[in-house]
Amino acid sequence: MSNEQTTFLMIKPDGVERGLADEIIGRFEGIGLRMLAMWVGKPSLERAEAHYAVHKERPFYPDLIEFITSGTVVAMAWRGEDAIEASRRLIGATNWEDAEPGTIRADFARSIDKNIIHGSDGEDTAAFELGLWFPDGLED
Ligand code: IDP
Ligand code: MG
Repeated sequence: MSNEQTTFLMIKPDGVERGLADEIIGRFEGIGLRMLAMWVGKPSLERAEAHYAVHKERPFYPDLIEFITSGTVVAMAWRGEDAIEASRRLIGATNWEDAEPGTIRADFARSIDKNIIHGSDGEDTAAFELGLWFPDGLED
């Protein structure tokens, strides 16, 4: 049975700064997902806070907001079979030291906070994040 999903992926400021955007996009294409939309720029404080609202009580939240608003991000909608789980698998664990070899974070991240990329972790968060970053909706 097919399970076509749309997910939200965002290359964080460290990934863009290090020139990894092209390599990362290629990896998602390589697992058969396709890009539907892209927004490139420096996130507003308001959008960053909404995006990470779930973490607002965590000790790292202020640093997380400062980091994500510190530079250019590449925010994207991607579609494909099991897109949410497949992209999380390719991204790897939050902490790069726990990430499987060959995942984006194992290959490129060297700290838990600057970990290159964000990916939605479920259907509800994907719907929320896609609506936040692409309020005009998506064509597919
Ligand atoms: P995820 O990005 O793998 O979904 P979350 O637990 O949702 O991980 O955390 C969101 C982001 O917050 C992480 O990607 C990372 O940038 C940051 N973060 C998570 N845990 C820590 C921590 O213990 N210290 C510093 N930053 C953290
Ligand atoms: Mg998360």
